[in-house]
Amino acid sequence: MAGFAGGAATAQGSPQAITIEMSNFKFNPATLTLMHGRPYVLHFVNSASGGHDFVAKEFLDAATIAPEDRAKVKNGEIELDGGESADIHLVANTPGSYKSHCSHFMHSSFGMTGTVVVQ
Ligand SMILES: [Cu+2]
Repeated sequence: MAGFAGGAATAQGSPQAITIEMSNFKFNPATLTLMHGRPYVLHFVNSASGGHDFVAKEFLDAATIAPEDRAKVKNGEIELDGGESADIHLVANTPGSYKSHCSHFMHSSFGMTGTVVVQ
């Protein structure tokens, strides 16, 4: 799965980094695949000139987000202006399939949606 591409061999407890690029109008990769109970750092990069967000309230509410990163997540949403990036350290706790989308006007209807699969 794309979500595991490029992951370094990690020692127990060191987070695996996954980059999620936000652009007009998609998330790349669109599907994130995470193992529950394992630490990740999700590196969100908005490569567009305008703002985008990553809304996945059900997934983010069920995850344990590192205290230093909690301020970057507001009501299940990570908002980035054009050119911004943010790292979110988290552990997903509950296996399942969760939807994500960009809530900016019309972006999801242009295809800016995704899925987070927690195994
Ligand atoms: Cu968007």
